[in-house]
Amino acid sequence: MLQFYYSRLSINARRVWVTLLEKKLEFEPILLKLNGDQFQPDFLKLNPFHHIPVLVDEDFKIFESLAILDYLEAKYPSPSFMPTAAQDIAKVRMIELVTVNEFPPASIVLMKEMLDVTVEDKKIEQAKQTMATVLKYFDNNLTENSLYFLGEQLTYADIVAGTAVDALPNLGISLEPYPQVTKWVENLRQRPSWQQTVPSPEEIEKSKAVMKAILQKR
Ligand SMILES: N[C@@H](CCC(=O)N[C@@H](CS)C(=O)NCC(=O)O)C(=O)O
Repeated sequence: MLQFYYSRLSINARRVWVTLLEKKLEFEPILLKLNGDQFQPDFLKLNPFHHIPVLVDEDFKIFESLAILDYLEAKYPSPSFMPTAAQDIAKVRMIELVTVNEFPPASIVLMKEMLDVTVEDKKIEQAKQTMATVLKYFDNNLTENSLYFLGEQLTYADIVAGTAVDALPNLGISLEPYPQVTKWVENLRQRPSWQQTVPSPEEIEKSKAVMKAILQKR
């Protein structure tokens, strides 16, 4: 059976978790506490970079969430979350890569601000600007009449960007100025895979002390 190493609060893991559920795959969830479990020798054998998510399929180990999504799509193509038309593939990839390249550095800055970890005002302004640019780009690529980025078909663009955008209000970023994004996130929140993987407000609150300790070292 597939083994899925994850943490409840990890956005990188949530995109894989949602995909496993949407593809209705059987898997064994293995929960890690990120205040040390990721440095245990057994885990470092799976991922020497000490990050979750990791997926293990028999003796094949995969880390890097986007590589895991590609693997799941190739091995379990139905339902498919990757389109086949050239422009659609490019669009999904752009949205995936904008999400994983632009959001994390800006999120770290905003998390520091929220948790009272020292950070320059200039960096906070830049992080807010990055968030605004990405959200505007997403808003412009969603339309009033369709559920998801590519119409009625859920794709990795929605899974990857949606799980990241869903967490932005926790960082003090309002989605209100982006009407299409707001509607799209609401559509995603209707899905059982979303509801099953969303962290509770209590879990978010409890994680703050661990997060603060990690951020103070960066
Ligand atoms: N590029 C990686 C990023 C993974 C990552 O940064 N995971 C975080 C949790 S969201 C982690 O494991 N942090 C613990 C650590 O690095 O020690 C991916 O997409 O899988």
